Amino acid sequence: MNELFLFVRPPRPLWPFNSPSSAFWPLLAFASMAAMLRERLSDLRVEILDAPVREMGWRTLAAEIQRRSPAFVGIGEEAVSCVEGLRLAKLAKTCGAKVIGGGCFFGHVAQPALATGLLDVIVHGEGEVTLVELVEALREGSVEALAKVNGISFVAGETVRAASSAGEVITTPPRQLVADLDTLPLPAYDLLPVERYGARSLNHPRLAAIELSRGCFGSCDFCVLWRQMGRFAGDRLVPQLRVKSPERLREEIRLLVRCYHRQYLGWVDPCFNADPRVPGQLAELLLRDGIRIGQSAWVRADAMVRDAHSGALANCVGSGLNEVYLGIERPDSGSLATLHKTSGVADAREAMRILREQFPGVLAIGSFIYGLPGDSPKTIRAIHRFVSELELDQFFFIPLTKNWGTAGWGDELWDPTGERFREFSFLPTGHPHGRHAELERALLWSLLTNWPQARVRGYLRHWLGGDARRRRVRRRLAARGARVHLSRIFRNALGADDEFGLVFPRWYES
Ligand code: B12
Ligand code: SF4
Repeated sequence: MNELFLFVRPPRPLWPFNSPSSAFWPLLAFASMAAMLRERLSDLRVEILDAPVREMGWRTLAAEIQRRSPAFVGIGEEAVSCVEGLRLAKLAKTCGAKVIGGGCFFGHVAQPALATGLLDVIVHGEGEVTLVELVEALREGSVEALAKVNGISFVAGETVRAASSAGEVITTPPRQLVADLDTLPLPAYDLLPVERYGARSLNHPRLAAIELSRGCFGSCDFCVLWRQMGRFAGDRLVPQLRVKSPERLREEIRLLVRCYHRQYLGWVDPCFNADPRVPGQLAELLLRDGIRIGQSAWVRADAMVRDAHSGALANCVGSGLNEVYLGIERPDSGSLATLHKTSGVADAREAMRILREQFPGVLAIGSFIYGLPGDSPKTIRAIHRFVSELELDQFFFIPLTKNWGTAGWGDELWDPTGERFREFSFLPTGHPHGRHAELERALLWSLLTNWPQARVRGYLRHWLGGDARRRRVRRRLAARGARVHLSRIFRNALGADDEFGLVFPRWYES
């Protein structure tokens, strides 16, 4: 039988703001790379094992990997699930597989991750082309072959002692980005249990994940996304935005809607509206086809204002865009400049004014960053005041997280158990003596006691009238938020460990 390349998402805790019915999205990265492997290496079997969406715990996963006996196992985790990534790598190694790591976390921690001895190769940046060449090189089995594959790191083993000292990590030259995203094969949805995603979800029913673009034109300090799909200009990584054509996207959506019966699209783009043309043109094509499908996306406020003027936003909303996530971050231009965020305070105000006046059916969620050097309780109160003025449906306060690969990361922060990265959950740390304890206390106090008129007005308007979906999602998020924060306060008061707010499902070890 042909060798098997198995992509695995291991069991993991849930992010508490997601309902169990939409906590796991279709694994688009794996589906995209799997399609490429299938297209280019016809003698390789390719499978994807998404354990959490099947509610499969560690014991069953171990048996399943043993049964399938893969030659290669692919892993790509967020920092917060590093523990699970390393545990999976160990399991796969025990079963005799070569372990390949990649993605927004492992792709930036090659040196220390390889030093654990649990991974064989790390793929940096975009995966599709690199992985094909990598599998060919691993089959050849020589270090010389590996060294010819651009965009990877690996440990030079015994065979290359002559070329390098044993145990040295070799990083090959960067991989060129795929020039035209339309040349990528359609993602291998058939390898995913498509019917399970969003199966019981009210707000994101029959969820599909889809990408319009890769990378971003921005280069915000705290963001790993523009780096993950950035372009090397000599030694320097620079932001690069690439988009698919509207026609290609229409083909993907037709497939998702007509063959896989998907009813909601979760755009996974770092910034869905970075390109001024494609989202609007795609929306026109969908409308022409009579396809109207619910959609959520991360967007920039300045681009939203631009698209409101061009008419592109109206088309997007017309074709189903009903949930937007805005990285607003801060209430003043000074700290936005510190973060190198170029979408400003005035843009956020204007984008929200447009949404509220012209697109009342669109749910708007804002995210804000705290924990910059010099932040004090006063800063937190200022952010909260700004939030109230904007009339968002919901907001997240995210502690500045020094993800590996972003500005501010230091090698000394690596933890070979991965436990340290549990804190990278983008949730308030919640610990009474944690690094942001004073700021988080100020936030809680402000939420409880600070009721300016704009906030009261916003609540009344949202709770009493308006679009039904918006009201429903808003209520659910508010209830979930209250539950998450109160239970953390309670657990902290009892001195119990709360795993940084993550929720371990009952099937985790099963
Ligand atoms: C969809 C999504 C979610 C969904 C679904 C997550 C899930 N577990 O199912 C939801 C909303 C639930 C979610 C939650 C969270 N997410 Co999330 N999420 C994403 C998102 C938007 C899309 C991922 C995606 O499909 N990308 C499209 C694919 C094609 O791109 P890609 O993943 O980069 O893959 C390419 C390469 O990186 C590489 N590659 C990737 N994996 C691998 C593996 C191998 C073996 C190889 C060779 C190559 C490779 O090749 C791929 C193809 O070229 C990303 C942001 C983004 N745009 O990537 C954030 C992102 C992954 N999430 C992030 C975070 C922090 C979280 C949360 C902790 C907090 C939060 N809510 O934001 C939670 C925790 C989730 C959990 N543990 O379950 C961060 C991770 C940062 C980090 N360095 O760890 C990201 C990068 C967003 C960000 N703002 O920085 N998330
Ligand atoms: S605009 Fe958004 S996606 Fe682009 S670099 Fe900044 S934070 Fe990242």
